[in-house]
Amino acid sequence: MGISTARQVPMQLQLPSSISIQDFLDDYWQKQPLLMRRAVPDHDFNLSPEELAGLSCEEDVESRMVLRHGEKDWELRHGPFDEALFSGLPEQDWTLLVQDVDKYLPEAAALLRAFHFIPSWRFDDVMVSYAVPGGSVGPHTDTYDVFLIQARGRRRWQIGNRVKNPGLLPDLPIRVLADFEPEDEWLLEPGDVLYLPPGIAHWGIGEDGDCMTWSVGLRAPSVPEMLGSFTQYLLDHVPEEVHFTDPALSPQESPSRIRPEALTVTHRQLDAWLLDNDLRQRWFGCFSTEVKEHLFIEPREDTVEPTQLTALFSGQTWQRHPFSRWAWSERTGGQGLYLFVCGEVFELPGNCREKIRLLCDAEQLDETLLQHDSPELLTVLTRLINENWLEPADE
Ligand SMILES: [Mn+2]
Repeated sequence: MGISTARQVPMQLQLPSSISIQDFLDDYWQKQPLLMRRAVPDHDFNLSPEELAGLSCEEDVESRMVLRHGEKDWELRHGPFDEALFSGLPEQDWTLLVQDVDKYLPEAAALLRAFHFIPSWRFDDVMVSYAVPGGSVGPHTDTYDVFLIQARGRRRWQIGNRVKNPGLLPDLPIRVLADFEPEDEWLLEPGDVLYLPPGIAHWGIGEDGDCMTWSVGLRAPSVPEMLGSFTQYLLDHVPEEVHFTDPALSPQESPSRIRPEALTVTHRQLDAWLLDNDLRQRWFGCFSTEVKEHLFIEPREDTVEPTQLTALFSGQTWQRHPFSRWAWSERTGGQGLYLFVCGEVFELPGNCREKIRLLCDAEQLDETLLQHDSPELLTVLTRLINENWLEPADE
């Protein structure tokens, strides 16, 4: 793709001097917007419009283009795009959006480290949008938190109130608010960051010249989505041979009546599974680390054995696959730890805590990972390597 893989020095979001990270989390996070001027002043937004266009032509990359033809006339195109398309586009009123740029570009993944004060499993992706003057996706709301980071050029952001049930313009391929009353308006310059909680109406329009915005988006699955996933998880884990059993019966006047005792036993039987804390904890970790389908990670072809780990780590650092997702937690009401990787759970003894923390958080992994006498850890590491969730770090 012709994209640089230079390593970045980890950096930290520069909040306005009067606001600490704890203040931000208490007063702004999921509550109200915050404009942060020069919040990522030194980040190297090492991605040109041409490279972004190139990404949007790749088969597995999710991309969209929104063109505005008139006041209420918006067109949506889905990638992958043909390179020839880009030479024939108008001078204004269109924008290109590419999802999951952090999975392909180390600079975008590095940007996520500026937000280390938010759990990493909450993040979805870095979406990069390019806009010519007048280019935008229209006024809209999102259901998740977002940090809008100005990377190049200038973009005008108008924000409105929190909208519960927004009225949308009819018959459009994108969600554009029918009524948008801006309450605030800012012109963002490179390095500026605008935080928006879910539900805040916003409209970002390309100003003079072209511009690029890197949007760090969070994951906020809907409750129906979580219920669907949880019940499927239950179905996969509850033994089939457990069946309904009657409460103590006595003859009843109306044979068709469902007596309270019948409900009690049924509820008790269902609740035993629905309220199982261990199962719910495992499900949540697996659910939170699931990888989007199109970001499938091919397993390693030459599989390895635990006995080969020492050799594999000698003189070679390892990293988490850029597509992979990781999390861990202490097992509730029990001993041991759960490591969650790409929708799977591994149980490890409590004394592996430091190694698990390294696995999930460290930028690069070396042989210190192996300095532990837990055979379980070595077995898990072997599996992680064979799945390609851990891969040799590119120097
Ligand atoms: Mn948005």
